[in-house]
Amino acid sequence: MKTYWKRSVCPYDCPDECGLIMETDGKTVFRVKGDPKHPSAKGFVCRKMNHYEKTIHHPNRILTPLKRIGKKGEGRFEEISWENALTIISNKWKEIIDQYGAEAILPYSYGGNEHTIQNKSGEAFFYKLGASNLERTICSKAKGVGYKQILGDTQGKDPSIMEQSDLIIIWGCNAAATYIHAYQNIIQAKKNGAKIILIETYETPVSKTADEIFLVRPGMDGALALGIAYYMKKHQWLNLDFMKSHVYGWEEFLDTLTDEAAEEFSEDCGINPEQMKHLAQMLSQASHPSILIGSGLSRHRNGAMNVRCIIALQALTGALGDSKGGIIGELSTGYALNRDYASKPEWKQPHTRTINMNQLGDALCDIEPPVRSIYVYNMNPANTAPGQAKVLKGLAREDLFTVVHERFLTDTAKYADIVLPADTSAEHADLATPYGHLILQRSYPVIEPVGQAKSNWDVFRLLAERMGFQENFWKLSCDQLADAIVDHSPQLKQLWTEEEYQRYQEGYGVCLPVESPLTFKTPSGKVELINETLGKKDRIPHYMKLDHGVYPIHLVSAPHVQTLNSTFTERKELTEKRGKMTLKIHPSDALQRNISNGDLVTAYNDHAEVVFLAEVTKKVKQGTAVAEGVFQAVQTYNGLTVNALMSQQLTDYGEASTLNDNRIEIRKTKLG
Ligand SMILES: Nc1nc2c(c(=O)[nH]1)N[C@H]1C(S)=C(S)[C@@H](COP(=O)(O)OP(=O)(O)OC[C@H]3O[C@@H](n4cnc5c(=O)[nH]c(N)nc54)[C@H](O)[C@@H]3O)O[C@H]1N2
Ligand SMILES: Nc1nc2c(c(=O)[nH]1)N[C@H]1C(S)=C(S)[C@@H](COP(=O)(O)OP(=O)(O)OC[C@H]3O[C@@H](n4cnc5c(=O)[nH]c(N)nc54)[C@H](O)[C@@H]3O)O[C@H]1N2
Ligand code: SF4
Ligand SMILES: [Mo]
Repeated sequence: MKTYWKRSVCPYDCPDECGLIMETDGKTVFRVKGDPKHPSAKGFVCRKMNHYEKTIHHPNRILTPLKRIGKKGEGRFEEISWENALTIISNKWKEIIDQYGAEAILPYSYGGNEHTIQNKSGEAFFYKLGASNLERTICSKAKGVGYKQILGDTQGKDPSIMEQSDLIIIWGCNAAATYIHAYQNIIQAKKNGAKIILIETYETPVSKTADEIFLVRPGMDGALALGIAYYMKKHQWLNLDFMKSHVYGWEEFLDTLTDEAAEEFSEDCGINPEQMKHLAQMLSQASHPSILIGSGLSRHRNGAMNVRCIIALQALTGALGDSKGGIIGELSTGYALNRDYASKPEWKQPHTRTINMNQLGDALCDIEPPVRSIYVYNMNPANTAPGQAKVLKGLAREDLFTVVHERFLTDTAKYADIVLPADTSAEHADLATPYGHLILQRSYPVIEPVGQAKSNWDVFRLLAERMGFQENFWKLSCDQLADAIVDHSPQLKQLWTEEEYQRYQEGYGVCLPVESPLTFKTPSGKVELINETLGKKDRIPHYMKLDHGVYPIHLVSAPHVQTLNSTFTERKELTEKRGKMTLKIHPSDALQRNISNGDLVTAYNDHAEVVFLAEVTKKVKQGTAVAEGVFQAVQTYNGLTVNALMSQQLTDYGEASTLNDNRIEIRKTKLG
């Protein structure tokens, strides 16, 4: 058998978007490695993807379209042909459109596949159809808005610059699991002599690299950041030269940091004044400080504001204008590619309603006029959306026509009327625009589709034909669409040399140019410590105190190193290492409730009751409980996961999820 290695790129919702090489004969992928020629992957990928072949050729892959024969949620289906599946879907949709209008159909998707075509082309289809729009904000929109409010469209910094930093604050990012190449940069920085500080809600695997760890009360990072700023002001540990030339509104901002305010900051965030002063001193005395900001801390009702307060610190140190430091963790490369060519925002129909993806439970159970059909792709909301109990209730509606395009029979797919088989990134062409580094990559198919699996784009083309869409756009093959997007992205030729452009076209990862760190793309051309476009209340970064109601313990849901959201939960060798659905509880919180390590406990609030295995550990802060990972129903104790304890509330800006802004009580439990 003749095999060869082919280049590809990881499609998942992960900042690293690693370049890959795959050993194949054109039908089967035998081995997967990090691409040694990819500037960031450098031959190394995570434990999930270094056996991607086990996902691609997993015995549980869905290989044909399926029609439900059991009850919703039960998971009993029969195989049907594509022809039959497309007829059922298009007939049903035409019926719904005639009777209720296209708005009764809701697309539901997120980053299951992050690449341009498989991620964006569905938007074109549903705009054309006139379906309800989906506000896709489950992940880090509040962080993005917080960044934008102070730095506008300023280019985000590549994580590799951290290797030249002498102080790195990892602020709420479990980089050892979620951003592994940035973590390599941090480890290298440490070898170079940098000091590593961790600000977290619990001691994540990153702790082993940290020289000092500060456990903050969840959602209080704004208070902590402003407390640090207060000590920088008090001791004149400020980069006045930088502020005078490049920061708008710094004097007015500093005026808000009073002695009285500082006391409240410390009391609320749980970091004492001495520690705050120490952080301020370290930050201001470093020559090239970096702050790596995760997304979890923005999933609070004050999330965007907290991010803004943290970034403000680097306006005071001047590191925002430094090529060896600043803010890491908010970057996008979408500007280099005309992604709109795939999503066709110009087809969006006026006056169609928009539904926030974080409020799916409400959308399926309460809103008028009702959603009559949902089409799910690139997502698994039964496991990942907040308000799980209500989401499941909605998905169980007999009168809801549900189509799920998936690779595996996920909990969401089990509620489908029709399941369509999705392919993997090895089976189609696409274009990566990462959010964790500045490297663009184009990928070509490595193998033929497995079974009758089809890419998102190919399914939308078939549905377009059935729904009578006439545009030539729908006639393009996946490769032709990839070519067309590149052709309609003239900026690529401006950003790159001819040689770089050629390498990109050949499928290599190629870096975008780095802009001068003093190019601030804001209305004033400066860092906008004060943002005049915001109302009086929010124009200056401030501490947004929240009311937390009656439940005493703050619940944080954190990513797990073995899985990626619910992706990879099909892989037994990974989920076995992950173990049972666990809740980390501080010893004094456990003692108060007579809970011992290894007990089963019920966490509850107004939304649900969820059973976990208790892990009593000093690694979490008192008053906080942490649940790592996304679990399938079969892996739970009572059918529900941590997502059932989460509200559907939205953030201060960006209408994003508040997955980490929930309170619970916990009691010892026995399964009856
Ligand atoms: N292995 C693995 N990799 C992943 C993922 C995964 O599930 N597993 N998920 C992928 C996705 S979709 C994303 S968005 C990224 C996310 O990557 P990260 O940004 O690293 O992950 P987050 O979910 O944001 O959570 C990071 C940390 O935020 C902390 N946190 C929560 N609330 C607060 C707070 O109020 N203050 C502070 N200081 N910390 C807080 C949590 O304790 C957690 O350790 O990772 C991606 N990569
Ligand atoms: N408890 C808890 N909940 C969370 C999080 C958490 O850390 N903890 N993280 C939150 C975050 S940050 C995010 S971004 C969301 C993510 O939530 P989801 O987007 O639901 O993420 P995944 O669970 O990975 O689901 C993606 C699905 O897409 C499918 N898929 C992959 N590629 C393709 C493709 O090409 N085509 C089609 N049709 N399907 C494909 C996969 O098989 C998988 O089932 O979850 C959020 N929910
Ligand atoms: S999941 Fe993340 S770390 Fe793993 S290969 Fe994909 S991009 Fe790289
Ligand atoms: Mo995410």
